[in-house]
Amino acid sequence: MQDRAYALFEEQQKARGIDVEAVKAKLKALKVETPSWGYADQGTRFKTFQKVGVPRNTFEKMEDAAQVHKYTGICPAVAIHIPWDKVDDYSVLKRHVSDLGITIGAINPNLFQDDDYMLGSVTNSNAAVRRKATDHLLECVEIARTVGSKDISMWFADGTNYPGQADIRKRVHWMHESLKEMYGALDSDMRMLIEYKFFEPAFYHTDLADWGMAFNMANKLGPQAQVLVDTGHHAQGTNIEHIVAYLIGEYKLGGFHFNSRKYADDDLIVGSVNPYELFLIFYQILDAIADSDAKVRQTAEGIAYMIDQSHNIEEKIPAMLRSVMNVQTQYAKALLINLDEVKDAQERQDVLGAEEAVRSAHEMDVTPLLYAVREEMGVPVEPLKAYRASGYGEKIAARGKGGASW
Ligand code: PSV
Ligand code: MN
Ligand code: MN
Repeated sequence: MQDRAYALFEEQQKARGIDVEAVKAKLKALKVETPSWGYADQGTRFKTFQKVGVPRNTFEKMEDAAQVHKYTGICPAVAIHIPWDKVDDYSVLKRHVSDLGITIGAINPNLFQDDDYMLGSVTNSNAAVRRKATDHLLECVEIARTVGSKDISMWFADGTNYPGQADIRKRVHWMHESLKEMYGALDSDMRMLIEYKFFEPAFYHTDLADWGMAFNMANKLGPQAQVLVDTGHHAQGTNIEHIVAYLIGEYKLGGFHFNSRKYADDDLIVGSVNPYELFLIFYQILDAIADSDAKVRQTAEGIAYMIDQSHNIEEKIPAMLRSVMNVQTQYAKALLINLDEVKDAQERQDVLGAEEAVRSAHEMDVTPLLYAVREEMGVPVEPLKAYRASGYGEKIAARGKGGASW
């Protein structure tokens, strides 16, 4: 049945001018990083729910993350957040993850959970607080070096709640000063990924409120600074794929935090309400990978795909598996776009023809393709089902309640 469905799929794609073997190779190469904090207890500002079986420390978070990789084969790295994932010796953590068959991904400095940062971290008018924040950024560069991580993802909660509360222009200058110092500490193969968010926790102004501000900051810093697009950090109706295309064209898109913006922010499952948006984001990236400008190609190929979700009502590991599979499905569909056909229609100024060439790929059923790829990768064709049958969920229940809250 599966074989027949795949044979039919292959035939159908051949007729559409798609090289299925090339598509499969690209699917096998896709990597999606998961966040350590996504395995911990989470909630909203109204309540954090304590779940049974939640990891009690960073080492156990890594064990759960390794399960997601085991069942999907495409999640070999885990992002960490410092100090949520602070450990005495990072080389011990590095060894632990390597024994689990995974690696540590992006390092996320945390400049928002310390009383000193109430009125800002790198933008605080108090020089001593700025010094403390900059030192934390430098500490994160050092941690990246120890664990062998190349990306440092930076999000700042900095902003104000009231007009007149602070000097907006001075704050931009202070942030730049701090980031410049950090930039100088990077190894030549490291990147700073600068994330923006248009609101929350500050509600009058946010120091890096949108992609333009993050882009400008990254430009001022240099080529090792790029922008990170968190899909949840936009106003409803924002055309994220436009931002994606623009930033790649400027060689400045470094990474993604995937989630669903229905929640305004991080926590809901990517692709759960707007899979077409995710597909269109991948369309822009794949189009850039086919560009004649080598720098555009390298930028698009260098994008780090990360999930930034903190599930609070769902079971953690199944929710992460669902998220990763949603990304994989939309990527698979985007790989079925016949880019030549789109270009051809564009040249003929055939509006409907171009739109059809893009949309028709989204309408394809990629289940036979994904089953075939997973089989060839040696992972279960249905990762979520296989995880549920594995007994791991029952095993970790022994951890009880009261696990890590980040
Ligand atoms: C902030 O909303 C954010 O998206 C940043 O990436 C943080 O590091 C992360 O969420 C924390 O959950
Ligand atoms: Mn984020
Ligand atoms: Mn967020």
